[in-house]
Amino acid sequence: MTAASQPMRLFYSAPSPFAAKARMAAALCGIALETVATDTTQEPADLLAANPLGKIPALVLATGETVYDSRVICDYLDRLSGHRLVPQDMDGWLAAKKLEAVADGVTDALILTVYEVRYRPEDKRHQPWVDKQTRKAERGLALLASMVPTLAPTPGIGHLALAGLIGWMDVRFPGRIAADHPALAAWLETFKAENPALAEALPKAA
Ligand SMILES: N[C@@H](CCC(=O)N[C@@H](CS)C(=O)NCC(=O)O)C(=O)O
Repeated sequence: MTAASQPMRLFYSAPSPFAAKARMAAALCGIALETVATDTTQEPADLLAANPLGKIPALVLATGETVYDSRVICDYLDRLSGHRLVPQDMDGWLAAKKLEAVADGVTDALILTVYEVRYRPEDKRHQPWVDKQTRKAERGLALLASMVPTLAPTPGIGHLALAGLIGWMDVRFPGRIAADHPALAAWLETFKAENPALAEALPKAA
């Protein structure tokens, strides 16, 4: 096998919303990836060699070049595929990138609340800070729910970020989306039914 024909390797974990976004992006672009299950808590040497930040997703190209984070990976795959993920007209580009930014921002805020519990001893947790992250997430989720009727019918990068977020919330906060934002829960069900190949990469419990 020549270097050029070797698949790219993606460090990921099953529950990760950002890794799910990257895996769905590769599937949508028709690009095969070799996936490497990774536990970031262990700071494995091969992940740190690929991404000094120790985060997933991280992509290793056949040349050995590395690409991270999920936005850069998705932009890279988008370019490779002749823009299957991101519309190139100004209105389409703006709508897709804004959807991605809000969904990623909500994911970032909620991940911080998960890490507060996972990594901090109980007596060191700071509830006002958790509440602030939760308010960011709530404002973002309300905006995302209001955007659902306006979403383009063909999935693009924004849809993948949103699906990663809602799929991950179903794993980490079971029942919360269905109770608080039924429009988003319904949107994910439609997304899964219409895109079974992408749905395979949605976040799953470890
Ligand atoms: N902005 C990054 C965020 C990636 C991220 O937060 N990944 C989490 C898993 S979903 C992670 O690797 N956490 C381990 C850590 O922060 O050390 C991206 O879009 O790729």
